Amino acid sequence: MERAHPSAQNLYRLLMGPAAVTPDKPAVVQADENGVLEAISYRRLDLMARDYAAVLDGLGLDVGDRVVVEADTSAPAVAMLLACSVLGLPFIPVSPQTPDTRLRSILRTVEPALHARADGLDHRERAAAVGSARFGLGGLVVEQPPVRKDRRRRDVLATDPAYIIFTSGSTGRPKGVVMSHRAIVTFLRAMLDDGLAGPGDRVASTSPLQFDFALFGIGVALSSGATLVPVRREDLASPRRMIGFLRDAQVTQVHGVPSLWRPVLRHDPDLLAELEHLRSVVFAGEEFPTPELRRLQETLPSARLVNGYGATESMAASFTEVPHPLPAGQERLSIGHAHAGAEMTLVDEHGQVVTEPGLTGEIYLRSPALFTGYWDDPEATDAVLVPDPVEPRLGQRVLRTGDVARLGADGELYFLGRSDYQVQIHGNRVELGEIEGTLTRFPAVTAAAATLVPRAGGHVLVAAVVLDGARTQLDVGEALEFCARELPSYMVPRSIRTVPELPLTTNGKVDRALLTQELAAPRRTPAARQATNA
Ligand code: HFR
Repeated sequence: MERAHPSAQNLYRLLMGPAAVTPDKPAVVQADENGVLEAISYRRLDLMARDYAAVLDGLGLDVGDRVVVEADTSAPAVAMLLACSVLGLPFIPVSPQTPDTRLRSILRTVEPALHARADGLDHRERAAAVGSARFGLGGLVVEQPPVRKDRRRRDVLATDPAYIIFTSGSTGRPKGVVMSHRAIVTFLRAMLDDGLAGPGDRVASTSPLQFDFALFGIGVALSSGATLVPVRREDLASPRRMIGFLRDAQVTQVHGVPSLWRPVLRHDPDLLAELEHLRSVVFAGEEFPTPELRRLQETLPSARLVNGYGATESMAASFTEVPHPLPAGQERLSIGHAHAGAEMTLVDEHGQVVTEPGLTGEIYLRSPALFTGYWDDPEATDAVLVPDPVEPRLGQRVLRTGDVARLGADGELYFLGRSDYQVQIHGNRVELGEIEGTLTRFPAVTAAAATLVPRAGGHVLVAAVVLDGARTQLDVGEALEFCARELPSYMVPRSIRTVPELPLTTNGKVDRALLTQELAAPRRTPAARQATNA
């Protein structure tokens, strides 16, 4: 069964390394079906992974054959990822929340040999050629074996794909980010070098498995011999449940997107004092609105907050501790320097490398942990894996991130936004992130999102804001005057709407497409609702 040659980098070997050293240590602590915490040791997790791998191996799958894994993060799900890794079967994690249409689109695109789902999940219709299986603490059960084909490969090599993550693909069809064992192992070893987590940590993972932030938590926790603590969706449903779970599980490090913290900061900030074991919070995915970040610092004085920046195409790029307290005037968070073994370079619109502090440019990432390419999409791959802007003739490829940053005094970067969030208004280039940053400086505003909505043949700039209390009212006139004082006139929103919360994607980021739709629709005031009797 050992197809992965001992010398080749392989995700299974990295994550199960501690099983040989601390076999009885909990690898995973999770809530069982009754919500009672149960611990699965490294030894038991390794046995589960090998048990699953033996079943998979019996199906005659070839290195490179894909396996769709539909699950939330759990010990069986991790065992499934490990079993795929040791056999060289790239896994495609999808969360149970994935709508049938999107799952069907992924299955059609990636043509997996097998669709394996966690116990308890409904059977989803799928193409006949795709085998089906279900897995849990009791084992992996094949319901319909995949179509057998002859094997063309022998060993699993470091360059073989470990997983494929389908991004939401804001533009057009979803793109499959193919990550090799070499890339993800190299990246996780850098995390070990940077000491992000250690054996004494209990790392809470709160993202859906289809988001590589979840794979990050699994990788960082297990490769460092720590304990992974998956947080169920239902345990995130209310601030009381989330804090209660994190407290009872004695979590020391929490991974999550900024929006994870919004409800508790808004409705029940005092609960955070109960997290006496919490030593660090790692956030990633989008900017953390500074008013909320400051509140989090105040309520978690002994935790270090780490701004994790990066894209799925390299898993991540940098981890920067937020200064404690965040200086009063500072609105843009530093994304610092790249993690050990990687480097970020800024390139301006003329293709020149930016070296002068204060200037801005697009972030290019140089790293041995870059993705292999987008599944079945060489054009999209060539658009982002580009020649090294410093010396193209060397033939090295670097990742063009599509993110814009400002160069700091000693080479650290300050995130400004995505280049495709730069919009043109009356011929002026506008950073939506800059408008949002200004709005969060207005008293009582804790989060904001700006967007362009179609109106009267053109587009107008509008904004939505979340206030720091359910009872707070916003004086829109004052807020607009504040923006007019702080921003050039073309960057002042035409209107500002107060919303109880910003709409979120499955991965927990602000759903800008949905927000734009909501803001484009006429305001549904009580009068309007009465008028339409809707
Ligand atoms: C991202 C990328 C996974 C695990 C990313 C750990 C870390 C990071 C990841 C998550 C992600 N401030 N903007 C930030 N893979 Br640490 O979001 N990946 S992604 O491919 O879905 O999206 C884009 O999100 C980046 O290009 C940025 O535009 C944005 N982004 N982190 C940050 C951020 C601001 N910290």
